[in-house]
Amino acid sequence: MVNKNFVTLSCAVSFAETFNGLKSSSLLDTLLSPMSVKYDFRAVERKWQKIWAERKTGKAEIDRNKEKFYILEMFPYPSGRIHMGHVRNYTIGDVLARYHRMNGKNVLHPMGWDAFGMPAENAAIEKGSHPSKWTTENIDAMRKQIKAIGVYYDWDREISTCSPEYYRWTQWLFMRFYKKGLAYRKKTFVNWCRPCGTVLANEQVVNGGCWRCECPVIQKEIEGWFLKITDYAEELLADLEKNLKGKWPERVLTMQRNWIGKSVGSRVFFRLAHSDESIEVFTTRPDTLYGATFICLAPEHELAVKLTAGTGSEKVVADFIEEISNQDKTARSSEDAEKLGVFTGRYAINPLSGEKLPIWIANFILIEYGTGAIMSVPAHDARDFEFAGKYGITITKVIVPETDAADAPIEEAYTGDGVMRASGRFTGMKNRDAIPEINEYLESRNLGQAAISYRLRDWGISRQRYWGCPIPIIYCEKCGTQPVSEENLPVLLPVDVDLLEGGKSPLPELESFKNTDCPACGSPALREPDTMDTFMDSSWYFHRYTSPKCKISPADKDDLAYWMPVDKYIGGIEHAVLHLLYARFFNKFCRDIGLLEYPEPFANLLTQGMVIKDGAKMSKSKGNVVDPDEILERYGADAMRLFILFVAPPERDLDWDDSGVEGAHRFVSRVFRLYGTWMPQLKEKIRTGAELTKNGRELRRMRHHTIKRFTVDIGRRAHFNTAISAGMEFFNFLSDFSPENDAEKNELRGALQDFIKILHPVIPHLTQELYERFGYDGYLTESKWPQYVDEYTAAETRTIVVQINGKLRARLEVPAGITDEELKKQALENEKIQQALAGGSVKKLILVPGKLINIVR
Ligand code: ANZ
Ligand code: ZN
Repeated sequence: MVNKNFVTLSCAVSFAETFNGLKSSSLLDTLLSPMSVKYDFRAVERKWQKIWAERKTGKAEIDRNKEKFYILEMFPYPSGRIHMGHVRNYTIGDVLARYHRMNGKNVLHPMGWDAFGMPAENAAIEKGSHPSKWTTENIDAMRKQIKAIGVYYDWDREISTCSPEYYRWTQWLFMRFYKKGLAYRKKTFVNWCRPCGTVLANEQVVNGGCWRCECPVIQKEIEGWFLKITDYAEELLADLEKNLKGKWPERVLTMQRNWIGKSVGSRVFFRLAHSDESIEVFTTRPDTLYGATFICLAPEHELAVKLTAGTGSEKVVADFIEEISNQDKTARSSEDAEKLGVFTGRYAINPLSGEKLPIWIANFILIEYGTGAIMSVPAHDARDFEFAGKYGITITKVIVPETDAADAPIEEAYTGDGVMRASGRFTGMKNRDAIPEINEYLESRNLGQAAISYRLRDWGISRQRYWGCPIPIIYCEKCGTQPVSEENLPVLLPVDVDLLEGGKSPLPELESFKNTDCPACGSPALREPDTMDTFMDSSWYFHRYTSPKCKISPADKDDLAYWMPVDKYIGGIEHAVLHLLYARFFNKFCRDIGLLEYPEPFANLLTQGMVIKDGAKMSKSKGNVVDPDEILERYGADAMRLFILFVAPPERDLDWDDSGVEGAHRFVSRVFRLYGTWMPQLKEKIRTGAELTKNGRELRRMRHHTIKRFTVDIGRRAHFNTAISAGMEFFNFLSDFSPENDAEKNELRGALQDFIKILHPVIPHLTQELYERFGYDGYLTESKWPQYVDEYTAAETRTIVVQINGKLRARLEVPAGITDEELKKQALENEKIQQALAGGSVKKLILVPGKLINIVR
């Protein structure tokens, strides 16, 4: 741990010097070489980007003789300009795409646009433009910017979620959900963001605020469409272990596990004292049933108002419910929030003890969890304890630690295990043992049963906004809710509309849109005016990339079978429970309707860190944004990529530093100059009987060692930074190297060629240029990744420093594989050491492996 920190710290401090401190090839080289002219990165980068685009080098096609590799970065929202976070994201993807291509894989690397959504609408309202125009312009600008980074994309697969060819299939999928009974409409309390004027899914409420504008979210009763993601809760949970463990960051797995939130317990019915109705509660502690002294309902519970009728408490209860509905949900459920409640004036019967329990309404009960009602056991639950204390409700202890006196006073809730007391036939049992028996007992008398509860809720997908995918549903007075038939998809989003101030959707009032005919009876009917949550659009775009032009389904089955799952998915951690959960759900659903087989969409996930500057995330509000275009113009794409990849491993935050990019730029120029020096002499391999000298063997060692580092660090660990440092050491070595015979010239020639190959994924433009100047046609990305020979990677000898009492006395040249014993012996026998010791005695020998020996006298 300590070591790791040290490494990154020192790396962060010194990377600029690392770049800048590299020895340049000698001045003479610069003067004499035909390539000694300044490296014109702009011309070279433009040249290759043009060629790659024209020849479509990133084009992917099914090839069953090759192993496929589908690499994907989370597609961007077309906000107008790309930022450094995007650049980092796509650069990481590009390195892996090129690397795997060079290693013989058939690579799919596509790019597209998550193009529906509120910012477009808001910007259009503000500027008096149209979201479609705004979006198209933004896409054009961003596409141009992305192309200037030199990413190896198959642009023929570009998609945009707001195009009818795309959203037709979003609607088609909705329809399939509907037909399977997994899309349904209900009136419920939903998260409502006032400034955005729309509903939010639970996943979109972050710390009680809207994920987009951060304003507090309130509860509002509204009718809308839901997808039954809860039907998949168990599988979504189980597959985290089964398929994703070790392949997704543990942190993301934990977040999803917690989000799904499985609880094992019981459902228990409490009959009302004054009527035949019952309240159903969910509890994880049926063993505490005899200790339940009151019942609590969520303010939104359907019985809350109904119960109170005729008790005289109607007004107090109604006011309380109103008050709580304005409280934010996270505050309501947090441990230290104030517990508020009101008595309904009614009672329920404890099914086991027969006791009469007062029914309360409390702010800390959430309608959406379990049944929205609980049995309160103040002796064994901290919240109930606080509540009972505040309102003077009885506290009955029913579980005691085995060592405890049964009548010890209660100072706080006891939540541990123990022996049951005052619990009828279960008294004296260990509480854990009693749970299955209590469940059986309840079940046999129809009073309850064992049950599992998930925190995960069904996904509310209706949005009361304009710029989104229309929900393909028609309401007919006679026939009720009718799905639009498949042949009539897409339901087009009308583009010729006037947007309304404040973001209110024009669709509910738009005659040409809302009026239609019922697909069943043909009489006049109304279209659903809501649009879909944009997370619907992004839940299957990775499928569409496999066959973006498919006209019979969201994607072609054969294409899906070949390309899916995505082998490496790269994006920010902020989507851990939003996009990544929805996409998993969609993929499982697509499997269930026979589109594909594998249950998970993303076999491997890499969550990249943020790009920060001066200690803060780059953002407009902080005024610390670095514009990629400016960097490109000044230093070039290769330099920008090199810096981004070198300065931090992908998972970590990246601290932006202009001098670092400048250093990277200088390094790129030096590589260019070094090749200028050697290339004219090394164009052809020389026929020779000469053999490598020690010098040449060291070159060979460095060459194979560096290839190995690139292979392992890029291919297996995605630690580009350590690969690049090895590359820099190698560059230093090459800069100093001068061949002594023809065999060494050949070795140098091979080394230089291998070096541009392994650097190619990092700095594709310069390396491609050098490859061409070496006399090769074709693309480096299509060339073969160099192979290292393990036995060449070991150093033949190493130098060991010998000190006496910390003072340097001698250097030993020893075989790389020498044993400690042999090393000590050689140190003590060394002539200089013998002289310095002059026969004196040696107290101790301290050995720093591979480096030095200190002799203590
Ligand atoms: C009685 C009891 C006794 C409980 C006891 C706990 C301890 P998890 O683990 O999160 O699933 N609960 C149930 N539904 C609730 C809701 N809608 N809002 C707030 N709280 C709710 O927690 C389940 C426990 O949380 C349930 O078990 C219930 O309190 C409470 F000694 O029932 B328990
Ligand atoms: Zn009809």
